[in-house]
Amino acid sequence: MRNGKFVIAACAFLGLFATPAVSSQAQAPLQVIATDPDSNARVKAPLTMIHVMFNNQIDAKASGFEVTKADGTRVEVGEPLQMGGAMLMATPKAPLPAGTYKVKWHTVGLDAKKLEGEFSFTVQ
Ligand SMILES: [Cu+2]
Repeated sequence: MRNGKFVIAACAFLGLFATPAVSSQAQAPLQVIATDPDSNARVKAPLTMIHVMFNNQIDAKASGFEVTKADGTRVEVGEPLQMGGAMLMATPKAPLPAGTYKVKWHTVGLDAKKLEGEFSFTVQ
């Protein structure tokens, strides 16, 4: 998943959102536009990628994901990957089996302001 072309080709989520929104909202405070899976969504196993899409450019190197199961067990995820400038992707080391998961994320915008949030979803 480290190969950029492969990752982008494999990333259906990227195609759902046009990147022009990023430049036209360059002055807007950084905020989340969408997550994949959606907050509280039910998705089919196995889940291989988690995305958080922002309205503006973020810095993947200053970003991080913490994924936990319902019982609090930590799920191993790779370093955050930046896609299209305004999207972060986390790839679990192993596809997520059925269960409920919580994703905590943090990032930094171009204005150096930190932003963090969390959402949950269920793999079934
Ligand atoms: Cu992706």
